[in-house]
Amino acid sequence: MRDSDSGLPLRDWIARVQERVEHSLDETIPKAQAIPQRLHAAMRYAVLGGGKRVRPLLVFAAGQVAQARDAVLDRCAVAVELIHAYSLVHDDLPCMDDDVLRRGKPTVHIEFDEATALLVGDALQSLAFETLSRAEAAPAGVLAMVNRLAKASGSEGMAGGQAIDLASVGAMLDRQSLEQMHRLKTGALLSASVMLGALAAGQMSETMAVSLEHYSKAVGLAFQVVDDVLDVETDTATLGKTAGKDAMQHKPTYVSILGLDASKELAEKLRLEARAALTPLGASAGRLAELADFIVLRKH
Ligand code: GRG
Repeated sequence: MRDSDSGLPLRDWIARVQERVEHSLDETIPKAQAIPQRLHAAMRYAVLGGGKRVRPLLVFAAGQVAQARDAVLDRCAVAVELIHAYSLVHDDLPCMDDDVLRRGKPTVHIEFDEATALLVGDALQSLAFETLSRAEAAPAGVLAMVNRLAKASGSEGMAGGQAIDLASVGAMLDRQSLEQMHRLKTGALLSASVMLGALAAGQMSETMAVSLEHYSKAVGLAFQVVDDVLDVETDTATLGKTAGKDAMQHKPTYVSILGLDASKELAEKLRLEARAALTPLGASAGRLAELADFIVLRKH
């Protein structure tokens, strides 16, 4: 991003990053005319033209702290968004959350078919790692980024969190187990997005690593607490996905365990914790601080 971008109001900076990421994603995913056309069309349908791009925003904001090069950040941003998109496509399948609406349009298995949706997820995951492996950075740095993203996506990260989530339907989880599930299911990829942005610079001081890990954990959990609140308080049209599903499916959530008010208080506490973790990093972490607000105060 240009130097002049640092003075932009948050809303404009977000729009600029979103536009940049949209372009990179468009370039990365094979065109719909490329064989196999139906799979590529479905991949593009799943990824392009929707979503807040929160994970890429975290990549670019963390990249500012570490002074990483934009060309490397582009690859990281694409990689985390492709992993996220794959998880949404698979999550919406009948064998998982069984949903028909995502980002305001029919889910991939409804628009296409189940087998295609399965392959879309598989192919997006592979494309994420292929993209990251092509980052123009020192090999050791690229390896560190690939390693972090793989760990965040696998059984000790997002896929593991999803397994716990599926097993917990109808069960009563205590607060600690709920937190562990969310730290894996959504927190791990959000944390990885922050850390990839910093790793993109090729080096990171101990202070930076500690601050960013702390920040990303707080923001990752805050994101989920807010997601639980929005599921109760916001309508389907605003969310772009089916509202009220957690209660409908008897899923344990922050709202069901703590109640609405205590969940909101927790989100606020985590927002402040995330901001405080950035103190040692000074002004360079300004965008990350603003993103903590954006994530907690969002309306969808
Ligand atoms: C299938 C391995 C596998 C994992 C799925 C992340 C996930 C695990 C499922 C998504 C289900 C869900 C609604 C989780 C709550 C938090 C979340 C990831 C919400 C959607 O993310 P946003 O708000 O979505 O960043 P957009 O559409 O803005 O990108």
